[in-house]
Amino acid sequence: MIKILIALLLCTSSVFASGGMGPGPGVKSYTSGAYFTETFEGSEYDNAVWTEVGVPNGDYTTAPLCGAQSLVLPSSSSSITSSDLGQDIVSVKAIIRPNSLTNSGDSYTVTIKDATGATTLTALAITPTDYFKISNGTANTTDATTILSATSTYIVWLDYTPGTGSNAITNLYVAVDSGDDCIETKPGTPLLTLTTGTSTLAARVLALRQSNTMSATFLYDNVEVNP
Ligand SMILES: [Ca+2]
Ligand SMILES: [Ca+2]
Repeated sequence: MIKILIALLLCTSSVFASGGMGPGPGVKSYTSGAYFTETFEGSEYDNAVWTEVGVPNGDYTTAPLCGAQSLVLPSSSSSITSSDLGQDIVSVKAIIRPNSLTNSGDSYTVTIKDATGATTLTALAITPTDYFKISNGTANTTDATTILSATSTYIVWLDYTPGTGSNAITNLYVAVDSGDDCIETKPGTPLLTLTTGTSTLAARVLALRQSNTMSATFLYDNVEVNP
């Protein structure tokens, strides 16, 4: 029994020595139940998974949405795209503010792709008439009731379920930030629902985009996967 107790004590002290010293460099204080969280605090990004295209800035400090820094996609066709996150994406929560809404066509924002990143499975866009629009494969729908404001901050939840060819599901839930540092409750009813999607693959790659060739500027913050 004494030998067992000594072994347990040695094992315990080893655990404390290797992992009990608190967060290391780059670990942020923001916590949630999400599998993956990107707050954009500190230098560049929380997670070393992003590939940049265009001129994204993950250190944006002018009126950041949450905390001290946000991501800004300040000009045409900028994006950051993750590597394979290693877990199926069933929901993405993101804070978005379209600082301007000058679009000539649909401008894609939160986009979810397959493991290779080659196929877009479901996406959230802002239309030229300033509506939210969701797509799932070749099926899409457009909100016909709520025009977006360039002075509002939106919390969006984009939920995805793959199908067998014509029954994949995408739901978009939207809350408007009330100024309490981006903490909002997911609404009980989606703003947009699509149940005839054509995507069949599991989602594993996340992209944050401003896909339009015009000058619309999008801010992002507190992005969570599977919150
Ligand atoms: Ca940063
Ligand atoms: Ca932030």
